[in-house]
Amino acid sequence: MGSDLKKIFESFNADGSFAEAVQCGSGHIHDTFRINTSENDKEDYILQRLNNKVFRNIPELQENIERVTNHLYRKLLTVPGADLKRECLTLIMAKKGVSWTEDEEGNFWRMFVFISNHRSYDIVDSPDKAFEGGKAIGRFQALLADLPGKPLHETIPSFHNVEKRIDNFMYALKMDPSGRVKETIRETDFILKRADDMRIIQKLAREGEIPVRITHNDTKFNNILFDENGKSLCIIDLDTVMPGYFHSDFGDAIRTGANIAAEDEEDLSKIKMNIELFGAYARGYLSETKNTLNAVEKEYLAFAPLLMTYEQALRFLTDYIDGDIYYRIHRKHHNLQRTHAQIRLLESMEEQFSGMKKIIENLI
Ligand code: ADP
Ligand code: GN1
Ligand code: MG
Repeated sequence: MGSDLKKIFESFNADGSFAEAVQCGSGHIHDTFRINTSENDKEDYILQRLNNKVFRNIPELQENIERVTNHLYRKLLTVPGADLKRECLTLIMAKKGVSWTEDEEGNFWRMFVFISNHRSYDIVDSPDKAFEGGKAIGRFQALLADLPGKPLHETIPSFHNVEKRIDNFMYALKMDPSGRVKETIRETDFILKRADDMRIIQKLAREGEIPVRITHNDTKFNNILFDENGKSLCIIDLDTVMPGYFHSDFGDAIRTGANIAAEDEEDLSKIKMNIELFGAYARGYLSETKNTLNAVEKEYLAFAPLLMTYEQALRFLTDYIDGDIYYRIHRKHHNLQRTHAQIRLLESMEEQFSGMKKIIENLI
């Protein structure tokens, strides 16, 4: 990508002058750069080229982010001693008066203050971190419960609607656009065998048993930034904050935070859900949300990680069959490998499901 990052940086109202851009992060969606400024006393920044194939309406996406970050900022103002530059995302306005900019090639960009001296974890190595992460996600949901105004835009329609995802998968199987269906017989069988069981949250929601709330919807553990002392600082990656079910956030955080191996680990024997990490995360999460969740939400909390791991396997497999059009890949069969890793993780959760249910029962 030949974008002139200095010029794009200068189209925003940043304080400080461009010194260098360094690509960063392990996200699958945007292109993210840390912009270091020349002055020691000025902030550094995060500049992101937004994926507008995934997010089709950038003004709506940015309107959501503005509303959410402003709301969180106002809440933080009431907390004595809060570090306003590190405990919430600060969006930088572009000189044109909106919070994004479009370059000559039609790419959309936005910028945040860089949260200094943070840590983030693709793999969680201690129950303390899992507890702290669970607390952070629970608090995030609680802080957004009273977001004023109209509902947030659905930035990706039906994002965690597993029934729609199954339909899309069936369509991909039928169309076989890349001729890869023949390579995915075993994986497809695994997915289809579980499809009916996985519809339960959608069904309960339709019946009014599970409410729509404001949720993050991408609670991958590396979207929680920590400080140098292991305390959670800030939740990032707010593109999918929108109406959803609490289960998605709890489930996705366990999928990523309680797996002792990487999301795409090739050696399947290394993949396992660590039940101690599950328990610590659940304890942190419920310390913030126990009084909000209704009885049905609580009853299905232990199931949520299975659902989200299933959904992720389904999404990676669909993308493989579609010819790798959604997720950034780093090698040829990456999406298939990711599918295998998620299937193995789901099997590990299935083996431990009764233990997971007991842990939740003891916490609620
Ligand atoms: P993606 O949707 O591609 O995952 P993210 O918004 O999560 O994009 O950003 C990618 C990475 O950039 C993060 O994992 C994190 O390392 C880094 N990052 C994003 N925003 C900030 C920020 N405000 N301060 C510091 N690092 C950030
Ligand atoms: C993407 O943006 P990132 O890398 O944090 C994806 C999530 C998936 C995740 C799998 C908008 O998250 O839904 O769970 O990859 N985000 C979007 O790693 O699709
Ligand atoms: Mg991310």
